[in-house]
Order: sequence, then structure tokens, then C-alpha cells
Amino acid sequence: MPQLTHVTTDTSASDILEIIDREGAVIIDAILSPSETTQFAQELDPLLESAALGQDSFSGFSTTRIGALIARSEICRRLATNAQLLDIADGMLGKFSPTVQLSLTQAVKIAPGEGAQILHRDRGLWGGHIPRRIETQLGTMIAVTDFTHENGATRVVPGSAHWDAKRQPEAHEIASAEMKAGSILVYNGTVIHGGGPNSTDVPRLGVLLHYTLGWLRQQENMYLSCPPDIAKNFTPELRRLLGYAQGSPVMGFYSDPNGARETASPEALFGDEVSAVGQRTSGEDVVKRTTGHTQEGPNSA
Ligand SMILES: O=C(O)CCC(=O)C(=O)O
Repeated sequence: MPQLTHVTTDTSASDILEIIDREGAVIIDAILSPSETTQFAQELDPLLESAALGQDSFSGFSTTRIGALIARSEICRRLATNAQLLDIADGMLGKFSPTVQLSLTQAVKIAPGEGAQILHRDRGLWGGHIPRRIETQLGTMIAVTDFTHENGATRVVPGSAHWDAKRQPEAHEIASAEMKAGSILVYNGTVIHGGGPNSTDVPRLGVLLHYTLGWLRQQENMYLSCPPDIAKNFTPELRRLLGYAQGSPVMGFYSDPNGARETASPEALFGDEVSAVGQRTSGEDVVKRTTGHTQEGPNSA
């Protein structure tokens, strides 16, 4: 069975990005301390108790999933703004978008007896319309319990981000993201992966925390999972990551239904400083960049 590379919280973002470029995934050991990992489990366990099981073969019939983790978990909020993860996200996605935002927060508890999830590429979420040369996602899976081959560790196919879309992996090409609780699997949106089968008698608990391009639709609707009344309690940085900021010039502004503001950056709603991208509300730059037209006429600039 192939093995995934393990690195530490001291490894530079550029070294990590080099591994992800080659293999599609990497494991950062001990991103959470033991006490943070315990707290994470304590935050999630009661919520998972009352959650319904999955209803299809992708979600898993013996698997429980819960979201809105920025609203519900202090540790998830801390992880979302972890400097090392944000550096990796910027390095991977910053080439394609002036901003990066959170796409998904989801705890995944795989119960004993669950089969393997179908192997997939997360970029398929966007319908296959985005060319491969544009990476759409930095995905992460945090181990809240130990992840083992037997208990359902995420299965990953190293190198498969470079394969043709139709190529299927052979069994000997599939790695298990085995890691200790508190570690994190970090992967791009193109590598083939999926939840593993759990043949033990204890559940496996992990948390998906994904980032995407600022101009792309998020997988989780963060404005409903974290409405302004909840988001107002967070830092401006976390609010921006949720999407309460413009994703690119002229993208994601809002108007107050009572007319208090027009074409404003969402940062203004919270009295936050408006970031550079949000200040550029004029469409002129965008038109110029994409057509060569200016107000005076084509290419007159
Ligand atoms: O549970 C896992 O290990 C992976 C889950 C996953 O890839 C997904 O649900 O998209």
C-alpha cells in the first residue's frame, strides 16, 4: 500500500505545496494539541448524537454528518484561521483568485460496519466545468479520533491529480491516511479520495474543513450556517473567510433592503475595514482586463 508523506507544523507552506503538487495530499502531524483534540470531540459528540444517518451511498448509511461548525465549535474557528493552513491555501488558490474563502465545515462520523465511500474528486462539485489547470479547493480532514486503515481512515490515491479523468485506481494504488488524533490530511480538489470502510467496533470521527476560490460558490451556504447575528461575534478575518467580504472586484457586494447602503462590501455591515478587493467596486477595471474596452472605446487606454 502506498504511504502518504507526513510533515510537521514547522514545515513551510512552499515545501508542503511541493508535496501536494506531486502526490495530491500530505499529512501535518499534531496540528492540534491533545487538549484541543479532546475539546473538539467534546464539542462535536453531543451534536452528532442527535444527527440523522446518511441517506445515500455517497453520504454513507452508517455515517453521521453535521455542519455549521464555525458557529458551533471554538476549535473549528481556531483551525479555520490557522496561519499554516491559510498560507497553504493562499499558495494553492491565490494564483486564481484575489481572495480565498471557506467552502465547507463538516464532521464525519463513520460507524462500525460502514462500507467504503465511493472514490471521487472534490472538483466534481462544480460540475466538471472548471478546467483542471484551475485548482478549485484546498481540502482538509482533521482526525478527531486516531485514523487507521481498519477504522475508516480517508483513502487517497497519490498522484491521481495528474491522471486522465477516466482512469480508475487499482487496489494497490490506494493509500490510507493513517494519522493520530489531532493531525490533519491536507489535499487538493483534484486528487481521488474517499472515506474508508470501518471494520472495527468503534467509530471514526473526522472534520472536513475546505477552502475555495473567493469567486466560486461555496459548498456550504455560510450565510445560512453562520448568519450575520452569529458572525458579528467573530473576528473580521474569520468573517471574511466565511464570505462576508467581496470575493473579487464587483463580486459579492450587497445593498441594504432599507436603502441604508448600496453596492457596499459586506465588511461594512460589521463596521470592519473594507479590504482592498472590496474598495474596487467599479466594473471598469474588470471590463478593461477582460475585453480591452474602456469607457471611450475599445483599446483606447
Ligand atoms: O470521511 C472521509 O474520510 C472523507 C469524506 C469525503 O471525502 C467526502 O465526504 O467528500
